[in-house]
Parts: sequence; C-alpha cells; structure tokens
Amino acid sequence: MAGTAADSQYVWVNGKHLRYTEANVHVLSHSLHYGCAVFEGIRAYQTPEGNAAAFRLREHFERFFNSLKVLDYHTPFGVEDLIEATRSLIRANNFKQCYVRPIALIDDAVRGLELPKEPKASICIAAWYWGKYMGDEGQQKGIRVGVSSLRWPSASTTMPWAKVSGNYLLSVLARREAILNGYDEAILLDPEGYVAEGPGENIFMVKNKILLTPPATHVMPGITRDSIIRIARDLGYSVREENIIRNELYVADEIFFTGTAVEVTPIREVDHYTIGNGQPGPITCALLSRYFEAVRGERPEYLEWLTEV
Ligand code: PPE
Repeated sequence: MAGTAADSQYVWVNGKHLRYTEANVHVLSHSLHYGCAVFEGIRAYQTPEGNAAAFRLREHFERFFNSLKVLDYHTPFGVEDLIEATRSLIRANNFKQCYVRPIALIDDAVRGLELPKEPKASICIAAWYWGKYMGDEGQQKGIRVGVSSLRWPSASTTMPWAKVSGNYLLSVLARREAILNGYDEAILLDPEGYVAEGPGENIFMVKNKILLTPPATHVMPGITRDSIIRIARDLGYSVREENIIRNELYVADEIFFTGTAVEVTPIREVDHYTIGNGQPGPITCALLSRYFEAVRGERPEYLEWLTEV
C-alpha cells in the first residue's frame, strides 16, 4: 500500500527522523490554507550493485531552493544538508527504490495572507514506494490523453518554475476532468492555444525524427525533460524547444510525457486520434530504455546524475 506507515517508517523533519504517524501539520498551517507549501518530487532506483541511488538529487534541491526564494522562505539547511538528509531517510526506511517528497511549510502562528518578513520554513522529507504513475500497462503500451478544457496560465499569472502547492489546483482539476472523460491524463494548452504540459508532466512530440517540446518559459523546467533532451542528443536526435499547436499533436509520429513520477510514458491517443500506429514509437522506446539504464546506473556516461544512498 502506498503512502502509509506500512511502507514508510520515518519522515525527516528539521533534522530528525520522526515516526510516520508523528509527522503532522497543524490545521492552522498558513502553507495549507493558502497553497504556499513548497515541494519537490525525486525518485531513487536500485543500481546493479543492489544499492539505492537518487536521480539528480542536487538539481532537485537547487530547484527546491529557487521555489523557496519565490516566497522568501528561510531555512538554516542548505542543498548539501538536504542531500544528506535524503540519503539518511532512504537508509532509515530501508528502501531500494522509492519516491521522495521534500516539502517546506511555515509556522502555524502566521494568520491571514500577509507573509511575515523572512518566514521560517520547516523542511520535511517523506519517502514511499511509488510504482508506475500510469500503471505498468500505461508505460508499456502507452496512454490515452485528452486536451483539457482548462488552460495552463501565462507566465504573468503564476510562478511557473516554482513548485508551490497552490499551482496544483489546476493540475488536480485537469487530471480529474480527464479521468471522468475516460482518458488516462490531460494535456493543457496555454491561453494562446499552444501546448503547455500535462498536470504533472512535460510533453514531447516526434515528427520526421525530430523531437519538439514547448520552451520552458511558462511551463515547469522539468529535470526529466532536461535529462531526455541530453539523452536524445547523445543518441543523435535533434531536439527543438518550440511552440506546438493541437493540430501538430494529432499528426505527430510519436508523443510522450516526461516527469519524475511518470518517468517516460508513451502517449498512444490524443482526443481519440491515434498517434502513429497506436503503439509506442521507436524513438520513444529508445529514449525510454536509455532513461531507465541511466537512472539505474547502467550507463557510465550518466553516473554523474546519481547519488548513492
Ligand atoms: N510539469 C509539472 C507541472 C510537474 O508537476 C512536474 C513534476 C513536471 C512537469 C516534471 O518535472 P520533473 O519531475 O522535474 O521532471 N511533477 C511531480 C509531481 C507529480 C505528482 O503527482 O505529485 C513529479 O513528477 O514528481
């Protein structure tokens, strides 16, 4: 069972390992009321030596600190401390592979919208076993997605690079709408009608062997997105960051999502249009298998991305 004391013994809170059931938030948490919790999502995988290794841990915590900066949250901990904290937490929980969820919350004594000067953030890190985000079959055979009736906001409306909980109301609603409409996941367009991203995933398409992905201006600069761009170029493919329209998706050769949780997941249908021949395409499959080799420490050229636990 995911996310219970049964699969997660300890949560790291401000330097201490608390028991899962003791890691609680007060009902008056400002971060809870106004959607101002800052978070990250990281995965660790088992290496051929049998140890756990976290994928691009430093980059995730660098993004975490950039998200904290947007709210001016202050913490005595730095990137190095949180890297060590994550390693110790995974060890304490005895995970060989897991999902890691750092989250920053501020003091419950703060009432009303106004943030105090330099709010002191509590840093918590939880970990649990999380299987395939879109199910085993979804990753193997591809998923069916629908373009959402909701719009991804423009860069003037939100802080698109900040992983702040309030940004995720839209994601939760878009996912819900997609599921109710019989799809596995949503794709959101921006106010101009260009493809933005999934509720929790970046998107790529392939046309004539060239990879296209929306520029990370008003979308999340995903760490998996960055990894896939590097892997694709290493495999000799050209990647262009440019605007994509809905029509382009319908006639794409291949489409896939990237993200820590979703990893690389092929998309076989958009709005009931079959993509390619309805099977994961050859470039998607090549990137997917190279990505898994990289995260599991099976390729020397990407070992720099791993932090052994
Ligand atoms: N876009 C959004 C909106 C997003 O939330 C994520 C991560 C990404 C792109 C991909 O970013 P990266 O993980 O750095 O490649 N979404 C996280 C939360 C998913 C959830 O259901 O919770 C994740 O994948 O961990």
